[in-house]
Amino acid sequence: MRSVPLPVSPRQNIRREADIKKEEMRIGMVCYPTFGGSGVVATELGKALAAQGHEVHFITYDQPVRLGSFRPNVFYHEVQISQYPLFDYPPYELVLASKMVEVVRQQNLDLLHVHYAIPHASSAYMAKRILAEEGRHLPVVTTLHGTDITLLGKDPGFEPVISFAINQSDAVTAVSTSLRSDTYKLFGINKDIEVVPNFICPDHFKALQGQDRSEFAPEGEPLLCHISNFRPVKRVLDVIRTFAHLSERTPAKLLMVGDGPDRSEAERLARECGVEQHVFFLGKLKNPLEALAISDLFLLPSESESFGLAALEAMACGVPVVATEAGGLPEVIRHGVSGMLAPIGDVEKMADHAEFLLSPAHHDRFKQQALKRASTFEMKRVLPEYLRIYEEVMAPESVN
Ligand code: GMT
Repeated sequence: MRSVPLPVSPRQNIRREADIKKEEMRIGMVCYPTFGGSGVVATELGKALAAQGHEVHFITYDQPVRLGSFRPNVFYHEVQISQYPLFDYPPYELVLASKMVEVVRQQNLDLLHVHYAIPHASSAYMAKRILAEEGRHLPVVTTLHGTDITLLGKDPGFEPVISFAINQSDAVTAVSTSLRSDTYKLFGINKDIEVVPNFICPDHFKALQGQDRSEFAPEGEPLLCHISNFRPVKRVLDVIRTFAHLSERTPAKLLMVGDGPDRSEAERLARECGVEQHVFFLGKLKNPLEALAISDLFLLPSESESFGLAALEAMACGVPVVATEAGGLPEVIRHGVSGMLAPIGDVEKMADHAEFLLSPAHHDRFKQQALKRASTFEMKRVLPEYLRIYEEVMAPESVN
């Protein structure tokens, strides 16, 4: 590993396009390290790039949950925020920008790929300006994931910074067409936004076959599953309501995976609906795919969802999905093919869909179709798209 800054003369770090195609890149990957889909996407992308020989440097405040153990070409740089009595709000974005500068200098990074606009894209802009002062061009690729646009975008307190940070990125991607449209609607964007969908790594799913489900469904009942951060946008109470409607018609069990602000209310509602003995609140799981692997149906009744990575992972486990028509979900789940969609809040319709999909006449067909649909989102299709974007931003003519 390089630990000494390489001498760089003005613009010397801009490589010729022909060279770039032949060489491995040194990529800084910035993401939230927690259980959210954006961190999962960044982590899996980084691991796949590293497996191809590129050097990937994760820059974040904690080790990304899906990074796993040691692997070649992957490095993790921790952003440490010092507590100082004056700071009621520690200035994370400044420490992050400084860390970006340090890692770019020390590791001679070719580019930064930041996931989530706030504060990653704005910190990257600051790092870019600092490095420009010493004649170093730092291309920045920003990937928009959803709540950075659809929730924070509605807060006028963030709008100018998000618009600016997106416009200053060298390339911008969004994980769905729906998210790209929302971004144009909500912000003053003068940049092209490319849609690069989220993806699955098929290897993660092969190893999951044959888990034991008898602990949860001892009588062979259908097993439903929901995975999220239990925030209001996920409408976890609609998961319980849908399940309660279904339970009136057929015995079933429900796995609730994850944790967050609406968990207690969901547990209370399960008791109120009299289904608490059929609902298992499992909390956060290190590998939520293990819950999907024993499930028959996935529920995602979100208010807004730019993509719905958990739904794609369910389909990759052969689990059909009942979801809402929100945001990018129809781009992932084909209604009547790999699952069924309903209007936001229509829990009776979602229960109807669940009953239909679980019926012996339909379940097996939908399982197969879910697997087939998920295979169109394999990593091998998406990785070349990101590599092309990296090459474009590193090309000399892209320097502004
Ligand atoms: O769903 C969340 O609240 C977490 C958030 C995140 O930052 O990880 O998820 C967003 O990004 C995911 C990965 O691109 C998408 O699959 C989710 O649909 C998106 N969430 C929302 O739009 C609500």
